[in-house]
Amino acid sequence: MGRNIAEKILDAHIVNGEVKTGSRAGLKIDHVYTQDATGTMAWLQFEAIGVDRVKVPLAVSYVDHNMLQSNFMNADDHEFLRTAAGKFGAWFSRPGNGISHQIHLERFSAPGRIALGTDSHTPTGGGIGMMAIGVGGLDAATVMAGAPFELKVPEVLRVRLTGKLRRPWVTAMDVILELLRRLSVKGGVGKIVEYSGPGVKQLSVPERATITNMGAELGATTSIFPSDERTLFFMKAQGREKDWVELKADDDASYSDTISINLSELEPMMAAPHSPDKVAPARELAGLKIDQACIGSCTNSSFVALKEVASALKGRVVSPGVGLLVNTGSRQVALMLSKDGAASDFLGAGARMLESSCGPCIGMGGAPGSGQVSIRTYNRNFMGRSGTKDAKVYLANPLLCALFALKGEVVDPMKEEEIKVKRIKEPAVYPIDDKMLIPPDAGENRNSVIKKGPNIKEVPLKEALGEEIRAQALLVVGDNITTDDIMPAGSQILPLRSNIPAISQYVYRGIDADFSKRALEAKETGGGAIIGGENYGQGSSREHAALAPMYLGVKVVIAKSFARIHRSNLINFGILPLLFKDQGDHDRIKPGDMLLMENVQAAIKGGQSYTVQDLTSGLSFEVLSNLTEREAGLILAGGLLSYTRARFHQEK
Ligand code: MIC
Ligand code: SF4
Repeated sequence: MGRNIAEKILDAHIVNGEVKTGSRAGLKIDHVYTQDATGTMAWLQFEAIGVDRVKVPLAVSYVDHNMLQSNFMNADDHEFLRTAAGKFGAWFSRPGNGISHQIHLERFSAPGRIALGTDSHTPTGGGIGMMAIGVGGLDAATVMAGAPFELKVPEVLRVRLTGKLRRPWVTAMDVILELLRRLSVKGGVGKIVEYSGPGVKQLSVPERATITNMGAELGATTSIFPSDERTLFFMKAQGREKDWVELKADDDASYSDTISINLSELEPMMAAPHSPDKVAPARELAGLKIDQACIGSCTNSSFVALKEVASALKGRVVSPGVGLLVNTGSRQVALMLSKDGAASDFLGAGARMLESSCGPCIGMGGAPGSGQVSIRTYNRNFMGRSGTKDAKVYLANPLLCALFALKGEVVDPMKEEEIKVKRIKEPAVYPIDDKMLIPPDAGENRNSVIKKGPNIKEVPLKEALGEEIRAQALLVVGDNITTDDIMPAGSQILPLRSNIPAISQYVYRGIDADFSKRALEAKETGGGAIIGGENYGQGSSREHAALAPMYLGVKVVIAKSFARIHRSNLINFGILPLLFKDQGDHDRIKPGDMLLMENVQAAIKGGQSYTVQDLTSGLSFEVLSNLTEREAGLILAGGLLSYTRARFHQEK
């Protein structure tokens, strides 16, 4: 039987297990990359494992999130990352070089390879035909230390593209917004989204990357495009054609399902607050006044996307009530805009040009005013993520953001006559300048002494699992809780990513200001439990959403279903992720209830079914854990770090 692209890549990388939906596959990994906000922990964990040099063919440490330097903390972290990369043999992408996903796409990604990145938008690399998967920092650290990556083989959903993006004001962003409209933020859970059909060749690699980037919002494990002549064109333009291989699905390949999108019929869309799947045609929001427009991020900041924006802005100025912020994805893009003169069009229009970094996307500056409406080309609009809790953040393509910034409000783009966009051809040559990328063997960096500022603290460890779990239900939450809800980001909290005791105080801060206090009290009498709904832990890969609760004494999370990366992170830090057998039991647990599970070790090693006694209400209910053998081992050992350290020390 024929193979689809995902299966072909998995087949080429399997070291144990089997490539069959639902089975476990141990995979050999080609690239691992980290970014600073998750990377400090990942590299501290790598250090704690005790291996001298990275054991994967390519490792890169990027700096892109924690760029606001309001005090010493972020700058110290950058220095730690630079010296750790030198010591352990990773490339180092200096602050100013841009956002990890954009740079990796430009300079390293290659079709047919597998990359892990400590960031949920790693699937950006799917635009070039790479299987690029977001993981927690500890997973990345263990793979860099030489372990295979274990994946539950997802089903493969085919999205068949026909037609051509030809309507004015429509861009690749509308393809993924349309998918989010149809499938929701849960629609991709347990799936790889594979693109096919005649519409594929109408899209450039950067356009494809916009689509695969935001496939993360579907909850998908990753998204992938074929590698074809457009891929070769992009790689040639980046001077990397030697890394090109053709990649296509066999004619008789099978998929779990197929959905079709006709690119010619798409119209400009917007996602309304506070979820990327609240998508509707932009025209339906006509009349909505806007206060801020943000253009850029890892989703929409290729040269072509921004040059087209510049053509709409040229000779005009943003509406008096609107702030226009632009964060280019990479130094390469920023240099191109500057050489081409497009940067002058932005500046002339009154745009505030930010550095090439994540910036306002993760609340690192650019927070909207109270209750303001912000329209962004980014991929997430969760409540409070912008830094302003009552801001209303909409997501849309770059051309719409420019149009609305000029008009001061949402207008029906299909009726726009005055402002025209000049469509730009994909460049045949990109200027190559890798001077901000320090190679692993660079003389001055090799075997450097690791520098740790005073805010960089040890990684906490959890004790091995006992026979019973006694935990107080600390919080009962509903569906689609994000890791931004669990462990908020933003300019105040992000600098604490290397200091778990300090960052732990902010767990669930936006939902329940007393959470950490109550958790620490409960820790004294056994520990805490969190009760979740469906798709618990969607969004970012930040392992701090598991590590900080672990530090606060959380022992179990009982939910209706889990998002993939967060579930792995919980297991990595020894927190047991449990599923309700009867989802109706979710509503019977009240915050403060004392829960007891007995004979836990036997259950983990056996049928993985447990009885939870609610000692407060007197009720009891059944839960399941569905752990693989390896995952069960991790929970019993108190988490992946203890487990891996023990293994490496045995081997020595
Ligand atoms: C995000 O977009 O939410 C982030 C910030 O890039 C995160 C990573 C982090 O929290 O450090 C992600 O997407 O994984
Ligand atoms: Fe950075 Fe935003 Fe992309 Fe996350 S989604 S990597 S915060 S630009």
